[in-house]
Formats: sequence, structure tokens, C-alpha cells
Amino acid sequence: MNTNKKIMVTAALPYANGPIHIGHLAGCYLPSDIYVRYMRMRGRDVKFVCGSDEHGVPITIKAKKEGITPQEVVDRYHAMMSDAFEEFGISFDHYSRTSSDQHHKNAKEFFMNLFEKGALEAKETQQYFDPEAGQFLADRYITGTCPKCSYDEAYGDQCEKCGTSLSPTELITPKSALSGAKPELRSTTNWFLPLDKLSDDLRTFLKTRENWKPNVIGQCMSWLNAGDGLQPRAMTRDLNWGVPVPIEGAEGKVMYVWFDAPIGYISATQELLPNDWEKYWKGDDAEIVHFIGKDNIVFHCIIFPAMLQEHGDYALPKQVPANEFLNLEGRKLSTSKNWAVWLHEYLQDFPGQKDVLRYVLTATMPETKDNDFTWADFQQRNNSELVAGFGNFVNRVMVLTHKYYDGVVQEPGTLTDEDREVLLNMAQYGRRIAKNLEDFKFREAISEAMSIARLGNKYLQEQEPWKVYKQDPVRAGTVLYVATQITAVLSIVFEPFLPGTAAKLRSMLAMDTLPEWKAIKNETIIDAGIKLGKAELLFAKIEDSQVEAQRTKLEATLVQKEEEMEENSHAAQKKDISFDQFMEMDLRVGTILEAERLPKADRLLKFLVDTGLDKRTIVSGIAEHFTPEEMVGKEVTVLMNLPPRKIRGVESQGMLLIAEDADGKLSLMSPKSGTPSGSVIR
Ligand code: B3M
Ligand code: ZN
Repeated sequence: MNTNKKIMVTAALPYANGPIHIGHLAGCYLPSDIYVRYMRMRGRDVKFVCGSDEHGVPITIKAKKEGITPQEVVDRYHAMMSDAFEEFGISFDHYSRTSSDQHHKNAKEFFMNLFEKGALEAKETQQYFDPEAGQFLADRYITGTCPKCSYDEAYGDQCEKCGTSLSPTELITPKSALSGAKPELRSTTNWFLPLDKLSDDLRTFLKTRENWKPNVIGQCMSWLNAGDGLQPRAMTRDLNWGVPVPIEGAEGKVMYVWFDAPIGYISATQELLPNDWEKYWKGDDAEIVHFIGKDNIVFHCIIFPAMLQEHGDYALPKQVPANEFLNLEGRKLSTSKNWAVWLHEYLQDFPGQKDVLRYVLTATMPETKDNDFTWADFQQRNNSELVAGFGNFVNRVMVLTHKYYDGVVQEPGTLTDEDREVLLNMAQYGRRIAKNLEDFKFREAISEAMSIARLGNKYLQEQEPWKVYKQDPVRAGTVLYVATQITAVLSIVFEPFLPGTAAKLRSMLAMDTLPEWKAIKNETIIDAGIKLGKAELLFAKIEDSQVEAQRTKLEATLVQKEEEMEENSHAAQKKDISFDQFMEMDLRVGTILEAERLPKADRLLKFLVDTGLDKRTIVSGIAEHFTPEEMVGKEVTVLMNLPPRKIRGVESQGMLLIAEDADGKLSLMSPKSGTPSGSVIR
């Protein structure tokens, strides 16, 4: 293994618009942490960076939904995610964020490098513009009717009902999600990466990658070979949240989030190593490894490499071991549907048991196909593999050594063939686990590590030191000496997987440092004469009630979702009317001049309305939703040509139009303020 290499390990920058859940961990944060911890134990020169991905439309949508700024959204989730990662033992050397000054500076320099060499092509395109909001609309900000299934809330990039990917101009009756206005197509210039012209270089790049996972290469080749091949992709957007584009004529534009985010890896390294960062990103010694989920493959294996190739100064990714997806109790994990096990909630519900989740997520890691996390499996693996297997073995060695030898590891007598075979096995396990980790096969690696604990239990069961001790205390001491070496190996091989447990075990074994991986080969790791620390249980049983509580919590989100779905299910559409029938209605803009409650009528308000044609009284049953004071001066929509009606002795001439949502909340149908009374609505 060439140990001069500078290994740069990155984990996908999580969008700062929600907490971390087990799918994120199994997808890239846990495998990357295991890999880096192992590389450190091999004495390799490895750096591990990540950070919050703070641009992109999802963040502005979240901000709009909550009525706060995008910066407030990212500040909340950046703190939440970095805290949760730290508590879970994801050992980044640096966790950055793409709103950092360093990143903005670095992204602009990267952009200018490409721009000045002509690697980005300016193209004029037609984009939807919201005349009310006065801004261009990102695809997600345009909704309309899906041309495929007629779902009336499809987005400009995708119909979530039938899954069809769309372009905004395909939507029927598009409207702006910002103002509701009908968007207009307007020309705008953006700067494109000509991926079509870069396909050959990308093919060469992909062909020279060694041992890439079939699912990764397969996805890349299908992108390269699909239809007319790769298409130019805009690297700038008409948005106001992101890294501003640093060129003349690009005012009001920001970098495409998938242009700036991968550059965030480099920015994080610059923040970590201001003077040495280039050693990990440039030159033949740099080895870049991107840990991601499969939904990020095209960005890390096609677009980012194309950017790096065009830039010219950078090494290209050596490995991108993308994982597939983790499902939860048979359903897709979903932030928006709250169908998830949130990391920060797990850490609250299972204090001190982060390693149990690390263990289960590694043992079930979706490395080559999607997999499913169930609470039953979580409980079963903890109770039978960790408690009854690993923990029980260590506890017997500790308790027996304290019981018979006051905790002191005995000088071994003559080793039997069985003893030697067990010790020899340790070195073989060490080699197999190392190989699996270097090949990103984490499930196999942890299974092999657990086999060591099984081997230890089997050895004790066969040698029965608790029986032998009476007749032959030396033999019993030898058996416990061998068993203690096995526990020491466990404390080494489990360091990448269960760092908390491994550290606790090493302190019980009076090992005051973390040995290098190669110590596994030594016949003696814990010398005779060493006094072992206090025996503590490494794992605790997980009770049915704890798991039941988790399932109940999950089911509650399902029920809540169903209720929301019911509540939000709008009244069914009424039967069709003819266009002529609609044209018979006379709808006008009116202005409320006076407003008062009607005596002994809680729900009624009496208005004097200037309709542009006349001033008339209208009675409306909205007193529980609006006060008379707030109504005066408001522009409203009036249905004029209704026959007058006597309501509580007051003659009402017409009706105000109100919108009522699924849970009964009312809002006035008001035109833009300043629209003159009498304006005809059609
Ligand atoms: N934030 C997408 C995601 O969280 C994106 C990753 C960026 S890595 C440069 O899946
Ligand atoms: Zn559809």
C-alpha cells in the first residue's frame, strides 16, 4: 500500500433544511467515518471533511413555508446537524458550511477560472418570471397541472403524483408558488458547462477508475449513453440565495447549488489546512474519496469531475463508493412525511447507546441494494449479538480474571494447539477485516469482527476455565490469558465501527493508547502481570417496551399524515358549468368603507362597500375570522348580481368572495392593493 498518499475523504454535504436521519447515516456518514478511523489506525495521511449545504431551492422553500429567512433556516440546521454528528462519533477533521466566507471566496475563484478560459458558455434561454414578485422562478417555484396525469399541483421539475420529470414550460396553467401570479416567459442569460463537449474526457476518466461499484459505473454510463448523451447544464441560476455569480451582466444570479456544493469540499479543506490543503486535492499523491448516496452519483462522477478537468489543477476522484438507500419499516424514509428515525431523537431516546445504532446500521448497510431498518431487527441484533455475544464474552473474561486472579493477567503455561490456533486466527481476521474495509465492504467487515467474539465464546465454552481452575489453576490462567488477547483484538478491530465501546473496552484492559491495526498480529497484546480495570457491561438489553415506543411514535406520524391528508383534502370539484353561465356572474373589485357587527349575531358583519358603481350594504358571516376594524379600507371581490336578501333585518346586496381552506381557515379574495373599485373580474 503506497503510504505517501494524501487521502482526502469527503462525505456528502447535507442540505441544511432538516435534521439528520438514519438514511443519511447509512448512506454516507457512517461508512466514511468507519473508513477514516481505519485509515488513521493504519497510520495513513487521511483528512475527513464535510459541511452543511446551505444553498439550493429546498432551503428557500423551507424559509418561505416558515416565514423566516434562508439564513435563519441554515443556522438552525447547521448547528443541529453538526452537534448530532459529533455526538454520534462522526469524526470529521472539519465540518464547514457553504455560507462561509472562505467558501464564497473559493467558489468565485473556481468559477472565474472556468469563465476566463471560456469553459462556461453563455446561453440565452426562456425562463418563467413572476411579474408580481419581480423575480425569475426556479423550477420548484412553478406549479401547475401535470400534462401526464392532470395533477394540479405538479412542480416545474417533477410531478410528485405520477413521478414524471417535467420542464416548467410543460405545465398546464403554470402559476408562481411565490405570488400565485401567472408567470411570464422571459429571456435570461446563464452560463452553461458544455457537458456534451466534455463527454469523451469523462468517458476516459470513468474508464480509468479502478474497482468502482457496478451500481456507480452503471449509472454514469447510462447518463453518458442516454438518448442524445450529456446535455449542457446551467451552472448559474436566476435566484437570490446562493453564491453570487462574480461576472459583469450576472447581477441577481447565483451559482447552481450543484456547482458550488462540491467545491465546498475544497473550501472545507482550505479552512482546515490553509497552507497544506493542495496536497490533498492536487498532484499524483492526492487520493480523493467521495462518500455519497446513490442520488448524488451524477454530480460526483460526471459534473464535478468535468469541473475539475476543465479547471485543470486538480486530481480527479479516485473512488466514489455510493451506497443505495435505507428504508424504514418497509417504507421509504422521508423528511417531508416525518417518516424517519431522527439522529438527535435517537440519541435522546437511547442515551449512551450510539454504538448500538452504529452497529445495526453497519450490519445492514445498503451497500449494493436498498435495505430495510426495522426496530425488531435493531432489538434482536443488540440483544443477541452485542449483549449475548460480544458483551457476554468480554464480561466472562473480566469477571473470571478478577474472581480467580484478582484481575491480574496470568503468565501463560504451555500453549495447546487450540490456544495457538485461536491466536493465529486473530491475525487472519485482522487481514480479512482490513481488506473488506479497504474495499468499502463494511457489512462483511463488521461481520468478520463479530466472528472474533463468537470465536472467543466458543473457545471459553470448550476450555471451561471455571471448571479447570480447581484442579489446574495454571491452565485456567493460560486460557484466560489467551481469551484476554482476544478481547484486546476486539478493542482494536471495533474501533472504526463502535469507537465508544472499543475505548471503554481498552480502558477495562488497561490499554492507555489506541494501538495501530498491525498490533492484531502480535501474539501478546496484553502482557502477563497487567491488572485489568473494573468489569463493566459493554451493552444493555433493549426491552420490548422501548422498541414498542419507537413503533408507536412512527405509527403516530402515519396517523397524523392521514389526518392531514383528510383535512387537506379539499372539497370535491362541483359539476361543470358552461362558460356562458360563468360570464353571467358580475364580479367586481370593491373597497370596504365601513364595517360593524350586527347586534346579537356573533357571525355577522355589516359592510358599506364602494363597488365603483355604487355604495351598497353587504352582510357577511365572517365575524369569527375578521374584525370590523381590520376590514375597513380592504379591497375585496364582490359578486354584484345576486338578488338582495334580508339578513337579521338588514338588506344585503351582493356577496364578498372568501377562500376557505381544508381546516376552515378563511382568507379574503383580495386583488392587488390599489386596484380601483369597480374593476371587472373575469
Ligand atoms: N446536499 C444533496 C443531498 O444532501 C446535496 C449533497 C451535496 S455534496 C457536495 O443529498
Ligand atoms: Zn403527473
